[in-house]
Amino acid sequence: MDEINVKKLKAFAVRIRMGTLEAIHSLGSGHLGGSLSIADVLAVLYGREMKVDPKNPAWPERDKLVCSKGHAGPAVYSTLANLGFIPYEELKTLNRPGTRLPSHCDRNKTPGVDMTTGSLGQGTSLAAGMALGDRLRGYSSRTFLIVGDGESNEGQVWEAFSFAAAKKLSNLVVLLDWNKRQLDGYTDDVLPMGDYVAKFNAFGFDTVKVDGNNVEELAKALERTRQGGDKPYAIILDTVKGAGIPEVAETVMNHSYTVDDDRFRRYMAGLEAQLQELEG
Ligand SMILES: Cc1ncc(C[n+]2csc(CCOP(=O)(O)OP(=O)(O)O)c2C)c(N)n1
Ligand SMILES: [Mg+2]
Repeated sequence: MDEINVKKLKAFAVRIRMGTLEAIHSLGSGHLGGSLSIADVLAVLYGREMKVDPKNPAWPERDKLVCSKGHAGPAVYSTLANLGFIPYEELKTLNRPGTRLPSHCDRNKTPGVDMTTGSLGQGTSLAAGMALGDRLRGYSSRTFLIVGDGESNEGQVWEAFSFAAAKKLSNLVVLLDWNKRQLDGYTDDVLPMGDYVAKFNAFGFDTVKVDGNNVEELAKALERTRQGGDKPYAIILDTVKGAGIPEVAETVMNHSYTVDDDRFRRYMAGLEAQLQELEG
């Protein structure tokens, strides 16, 4: 196993949260809760696991990310900005006229965004097709797919997973963001999905569940997915919607969230303190 630099990955996750906050504050409000819940997995994906090149974002043999919960675009953009795919200052153009950073991910607009998403469910089929396409081309590339728990209420999601298992797409890694909440409340109240591990296993996946806001657990689970085999992988991310900013996490309805100047200052100070503790 490669050495896991936990402090470095944690600091990257904090920086992803900072950039996300910058972007959403510049607009006044946005999808903060669901962006924050995936900051840690993005840090481990782009900080350790994925083969990408900020100078050549369209390199065909790169690993690919499909953020099927496309409303978490701000977290993806912050990740890309922190790595130099786009200038950091550009985060402040989120969803403005003419921007390269629309509220939902668009592969035709943003360098480093591998697939257009936003209509929930569809990214799953696209990711399965991308993984199959890369395999047919003989690439060693892998596709990482982030799906929301509310999104998994969509039937298309399970059709795509059946397809991925039938095609033995071990170059596909599904990351299910089990943050227990969706747009208008708790997933268990809207449409409970039961035991995700049992479900994915029944669909023919190699499945594990981890604390999705713990970079070390994430790194180990992702490292396991390098071994190939004949099954696609699923990692159930037990996360908190709003993770990393306590006041946001404690607000049940944090799907779309207002970030005024006062909140911005207070939340950014909290994140800076986290960074200080990690980096001194
Ligand atoms: C097909 C479709 N239906 C409805 C929406 C509106 N919508 C955007 S986000 C969202 C909730 C998604 O919940 P979840 O997948 O749990 O995302 P997260 O909690 O990670 O933000 C909904 C219903 C959409 N984007 N696409
Ligand atoms: Mg959710």
